[in-house]
Amino acid sequence: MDPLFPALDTARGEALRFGDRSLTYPELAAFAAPLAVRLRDTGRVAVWATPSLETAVGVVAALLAGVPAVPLNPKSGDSELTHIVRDSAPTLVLAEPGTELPPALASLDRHDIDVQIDVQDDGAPRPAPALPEPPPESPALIVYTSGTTGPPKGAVLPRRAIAATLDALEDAWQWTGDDVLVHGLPLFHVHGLILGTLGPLRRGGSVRHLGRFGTEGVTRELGSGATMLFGVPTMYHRIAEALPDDPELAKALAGARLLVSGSAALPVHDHERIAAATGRRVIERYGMTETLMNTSVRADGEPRAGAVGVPLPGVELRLVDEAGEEVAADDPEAVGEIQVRGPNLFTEYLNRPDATAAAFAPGGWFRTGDMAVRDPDGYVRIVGRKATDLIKSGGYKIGAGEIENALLAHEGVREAAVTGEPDPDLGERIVAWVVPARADAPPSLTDLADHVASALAPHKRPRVVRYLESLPRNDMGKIMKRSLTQQ
Ligand code: MCA
Ligand code: AMP
Repeated sequence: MDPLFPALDTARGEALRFGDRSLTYPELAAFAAPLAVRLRDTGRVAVWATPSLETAVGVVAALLAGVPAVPLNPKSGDSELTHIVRDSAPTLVLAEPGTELPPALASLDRHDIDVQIDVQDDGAPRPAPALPEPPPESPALIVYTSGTTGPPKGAVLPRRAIAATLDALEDAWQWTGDDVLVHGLPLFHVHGLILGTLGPLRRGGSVRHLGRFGTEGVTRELGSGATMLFGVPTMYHRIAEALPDDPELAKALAGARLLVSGSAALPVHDHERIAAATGRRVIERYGMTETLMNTSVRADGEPRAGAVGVPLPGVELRLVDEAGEEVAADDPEAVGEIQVRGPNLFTEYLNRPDATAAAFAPGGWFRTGDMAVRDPDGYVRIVGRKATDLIKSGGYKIGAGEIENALLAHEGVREAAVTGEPDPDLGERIVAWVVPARADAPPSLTDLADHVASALAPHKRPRVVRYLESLPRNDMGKIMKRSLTQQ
């Protein structure tokens, strides 16, 4: 296989910028390659994925070494981290110097990524040692993703899938080494890490990370040379809200080459507000942790609000009805589950052959669980999700079952059910339906939110709590969530 990062040997310009710290390609190579040599004989490595140069360098080093990297959300709570560490069994954790790591990681060796360039007498970075390119099917990243029930599963992503998806996006977005990407996405998920960090590095271009998302940072970077913006719909919603009072933001967006939204549906209202204020249309792409990117509106195609574009090169996509039959491609009314096949797919859920087998239909088609229709010209429109127990909030996928289990571990909770309801900013907000252990002293929303944030992660915390005397159940004892949301 060709190298995953050919530009590491050839590009000279800036590769990464986080705040006021940056690395050129020669500096990145000079730093990541020696770290890769040290990592080569370790097992899996965990990366404490703060939005920092260190995280990017650590992941690149692991990829050069051919050692699978497990990015960890630095805000993960105890039970989530304990699960991930137990399941993925890393031997080492890479972290920014000075960060305090939680007890759940105490059993791992720690290696601080000290971004100090090893220079020669003439001040140039010391040449990087050459490393053999690992085989294409070797696992590159293990990214944890929530399911409807149980704790998150580790999607094993081979090098081949990362290369395939980034090259398909090169074609669809005419993405080159001249592009400068700006974003403020977290580095422990596919969007911010694979697309937003490894994407520019594969092209020999650069990425400027905002540290945390804000419209000022978007204005500053797009106003000073950045060409592309990636974000989740919540970020574009905040941009749409800010635009009427922020002509500089409108000007910066108008000058961008490409504005891309993904991870959840961007509401048509936000599409239209941004187009009206900037003259630019946001394009959407559709992907999943397990499949990386499946479809996109192409840079040379027609932007269409509410549609996620056409299958990317190399991706086969079909819609399948309840009976398992493929729906006719020329019927724009026919709804089916999106199933995909191609080199962009993961290999398995780590330690979960049962879940892996269940995720595929005969013929190697991956069942996404997303329901869609197709416009006559093949544009895909996502219309819903098969599982009502998956919530997309702020672009994060969150399983209701995980939060219910966390809530049930709270002493003030006797019974709990979790649903999502529409939210203009987050897309969906998490609602906890709680039967308190003591009706006269129900646990407060803050109490429950803190409890979930510290066990799982802050983005999984409920934003609303509704108290009930009992949960509606059917004859089988199953909670009837539909009747909850209809109340
Ligand atoms: C609030 N906070 C708390 C609590 N309450 N912390 C602990 N306990 C509490 N009870 C903290 C939060 O951690 C956060 O801290 C701050 O208060 C604000 O919280 P919140 O309102 O939740 O967040 P936000 O700042 O408004 O975040 C909105 C966001 C974020 C920036 C849009 O949701 C986000 O970054 N989303 C991106 C998700 C993503 O990348 N998904 C990709 C996966 P602090 O401010 O310090 O953070 S999907 C994917 O990869 C597929 C392949 C795809 O298609 O892309
Ligand atoms: P995750 O597992 O966190 O990678 O989230 C994947 C899910 O995000 C998909 O199955 C879709 O439901 C959703 N998603 C991603 N991109 C889009 C998009 N552009 N429009 C609608 N939903 C999306």
